[in-house]
Amino acid sequence: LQLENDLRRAVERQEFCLFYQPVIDLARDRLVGFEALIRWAHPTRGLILPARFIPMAEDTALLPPIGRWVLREACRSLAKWRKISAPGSAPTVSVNLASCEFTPGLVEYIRELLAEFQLPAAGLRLEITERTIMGNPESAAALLDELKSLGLGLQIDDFGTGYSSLGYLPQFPIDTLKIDRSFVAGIDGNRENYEIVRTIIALATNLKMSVVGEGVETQAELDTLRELACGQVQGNVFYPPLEAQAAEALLFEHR
Ligand code: G
Ligand code: G
Ligand code: NA
Repeated sequence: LQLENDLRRAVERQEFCLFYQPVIDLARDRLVGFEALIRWAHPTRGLILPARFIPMAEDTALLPPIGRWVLREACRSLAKWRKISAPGSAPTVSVNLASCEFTPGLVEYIRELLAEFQLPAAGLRLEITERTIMGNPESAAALLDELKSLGLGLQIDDFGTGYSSLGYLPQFPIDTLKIDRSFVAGIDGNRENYEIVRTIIALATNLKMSVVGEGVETQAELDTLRELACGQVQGNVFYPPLEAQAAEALLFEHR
């Protein structure tokens, strides 16, 4: 409960920061984007990870203002990074959305942010879980269509862990499936994980979607994903989530 009070104060004082995990395109061997990951810089407890406070924020109606801060901060970074990137090689930034952020007001807010930071919509990607979509597939489809018509990239996060009905998938304007790290773990030796990932990649390919393998930790996992023609990956085998400054330094190196 103390933490809940602290969180209320944290929202007022904006005690949050974003870390950015690089996304690597395997075919081009290039850094192509970042996933924004929130941390709470608690004044006495240090950095707190989202698993500790995002669920609490959702339960206490504190999530919407946090979510808006995240989107704005991600757009600010994206605008800055586009300026230091070579033409044609600007990174994308993806942002995680909680279910309660997935409302019609989101479209207008993002439209305003894109205008404020003069960003092309395709630079921004939204990560939505299967659960968010399947909670109300009809309204989700309408909202996803609106977000897509703005030009945003739309990704399903933790794909394969929800209770999604595969039959719905082609009806949503989804660009990318992010393969949950529980399926990537040990993929080089674990037959079941290998088959699941192979199947997700085949599904994505047939639906003209791209894939990101998440949480890749070892060279053997990476080699196996390459062999399966997984387009993009994230994970500690390349980079962990980085502070904004380190992410920017990396962009400079890869210019
Ligand atoms: O960084 P870490 O691996 O601890 O993140 C754990 C989970 O927290 C991520 O998988 C993601 O789903 C969630 N998360 C991270 N940042 C955000 C955010 O800005 N908003 C929301 N809603 N969830 C986030
Ligand atoms: O799907 P989600 O957005 O929750 O995934 C992001 C989370 O995964 C973040 O909390 C990040 O810290 C974590 N993460 C990123 N790379 C790795 C990795 O290689 N291994 C593990 N175990 N976690 C990772
Ligand atoms: Na995510």
